[in-house]
Amino acid sequence: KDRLQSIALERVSFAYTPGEPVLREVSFTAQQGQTVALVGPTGAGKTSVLNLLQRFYDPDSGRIRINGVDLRHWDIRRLRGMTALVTQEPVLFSATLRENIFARPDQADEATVTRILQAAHCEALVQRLPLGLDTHLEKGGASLSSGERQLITIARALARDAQLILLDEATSYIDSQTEAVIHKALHNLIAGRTCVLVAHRLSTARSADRILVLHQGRVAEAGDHRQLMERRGLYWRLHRQ
Ligand code: DCP
Ligand code: MG
Repeated sequence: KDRLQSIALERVSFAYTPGEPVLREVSFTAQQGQTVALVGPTGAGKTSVLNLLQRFYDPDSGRIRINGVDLRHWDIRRLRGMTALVTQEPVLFSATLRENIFARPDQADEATVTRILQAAHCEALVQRLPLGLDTHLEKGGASLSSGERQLITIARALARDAQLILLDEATSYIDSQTEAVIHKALHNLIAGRTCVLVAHRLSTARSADRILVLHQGRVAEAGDHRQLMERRGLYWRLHRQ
């Protein structure tokens, strides 16, 4: 199994449409086990960074390296095997909840299943469903709330034991109780893993090893929460809104 040691963006610039740059010379690194949080206004380029890390697109200039190796030289299946994407609108299959979480349900023993459901705070959801884990999710989980769907993707990422977590936090309204549960599940997912997370709630970014404030595609500020608050710049102003 591939071990993730480091990821690095080196002066990465990118445009979806030529002449309209969305990322401008963005640089950051994350060592194994670290979390980098991306914050900033809508359209700043946060999700675009995740798109490049998954190689949905390649940079126009600059480089992305994983373990020192240019992302373009990585086998795409190895990369996908190492990475889990957690978004607010996950793709759920018309299959049982168990099949949605575990790629090989027959190979997941009971202790593992229990541990993952616990860590992802999915137990209440499982209890609510008529057949528990063996409930068939109709129409890709249309009967679930967006918070519940997000917990399922967290469970899926835990089950895959992915080494790189790419997380785009939900922007849609969720009540504060659900938010607290998702927060705890995310904490369990991120612990010990390398993570690049787009934080829409500043509380999620707070504990990151490094926070990048993106503004019009540039890194306007970088540092940890304390450093950025002391700076009294953009990040500090975001907190006062
Ligand atoms: N963009 C584009 N084509 C795409 C995706 C985005 O032209 N397929 C544009 C829209 C924005 C800019 O790129 O002007 C940056 O988009 P991002 O999705 O990276 O922006 P954020 O994730 O920062 O914004 P939000 O907070 O709204 O999710
Ligand atoms: Mg986005």
